[in-house]
Amino acid sequence: MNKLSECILNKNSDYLPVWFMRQAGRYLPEFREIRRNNQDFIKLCLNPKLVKEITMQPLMRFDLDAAIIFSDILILPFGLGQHVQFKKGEGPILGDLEINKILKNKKKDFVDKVKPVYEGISNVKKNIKDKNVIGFVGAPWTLMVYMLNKKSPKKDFDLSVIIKDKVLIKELLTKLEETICLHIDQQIESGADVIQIFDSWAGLLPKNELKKYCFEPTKKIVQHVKEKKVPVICFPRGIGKNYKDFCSIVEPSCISIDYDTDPRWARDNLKEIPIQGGLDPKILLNEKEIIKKEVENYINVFLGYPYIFNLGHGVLPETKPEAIEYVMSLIRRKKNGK
Ligand code: 1CP
Repeated sequence: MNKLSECILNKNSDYLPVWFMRQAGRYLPEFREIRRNNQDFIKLCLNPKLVKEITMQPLMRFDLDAAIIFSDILILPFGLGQHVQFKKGEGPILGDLEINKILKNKKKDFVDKVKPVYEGISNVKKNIKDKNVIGFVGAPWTLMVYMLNKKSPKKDFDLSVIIKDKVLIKELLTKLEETICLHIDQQIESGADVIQIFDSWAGLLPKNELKKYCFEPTKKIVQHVKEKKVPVICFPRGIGKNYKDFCSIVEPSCISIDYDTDPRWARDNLKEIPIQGGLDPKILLNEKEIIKKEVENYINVFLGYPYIFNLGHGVLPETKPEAIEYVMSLIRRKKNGK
């Protein structure tokens, strides 16, 4: 069994597995070079040869325990027929949501449209046998936010507008749940052996709406993945102390914490579910002493607990690759006796 699976399924705490969210990305010069020659981001995600190459880039540099497939959560709305484009400096821009067209979309149409993603996963899997291959999806809520808001909610978002049309929301959520399960199944069949569900915008929901839009839709997907005996990691970013209710209700195989979550609180409150992540990505922009202190804090808090080292969100583009190299040296030295 590979290291992440062993930590999650067997609750093994003898070894500290490590990978980074956005480990393939703009902080790597070799990624930026490919990106320069491939301006259309969606097209790049649909190029199986480059998907493999980009996914493998961080593994060529660092002794990581897992590869996360180079793709994007917004491939799913694209596969359902909504226009998706990434604009330089602006992020994703989506076309109008044509709900009837989306509801009519057949499973086969979706799979045909995003097939190169699965070919990319098979290519990666052929290349690595002794490490986990992480497939991923956006959670229903986060995908719905992008599909209705049509751009990042970072600057401009009004919850009451998004959830105004209750009939539409219900139909869309059901379609998303079904398509997310389909996308997961295809990724597993192609070689993904861990699934991560990103709910990056769960923190936009007030407490009284969390159950309806975050916990319940995610629970259905978690149950679906668990039936396949594949570990599923949930990352409901920004929900504060509601991580506790999330774990009781959703029961993921592993929970990824954000950087606002106190690691000690998480260790003592999250039902002994294996934990991943937490370190603020901004820490990696500092000098070595600060990085060392913070990394060792997470390692020490989780000694004897099934824990996967990762960040509390993605690697920032301005991070120096040397900072990742340094974190790796701290982890391998500390826990695994190398
Ligand atoms: O060159 C570039 O500008 C592209 C930057 C980039 C990259 C490298 C985007 C645009 N997506 C990705 C890849 C990606 N996206 C991965 C690859 C695997 C890895 O981690 O190495 C993953 C897992 C994602 C998932 C993703 N996409 C999320 C969930 C995680 C998170 O960051 O919260 C979200 C919200 C997206 C949407 C997205 N993709 C890209 C952008 C700029 C955005 C919008 C973010 C926002 O709204 O602020």
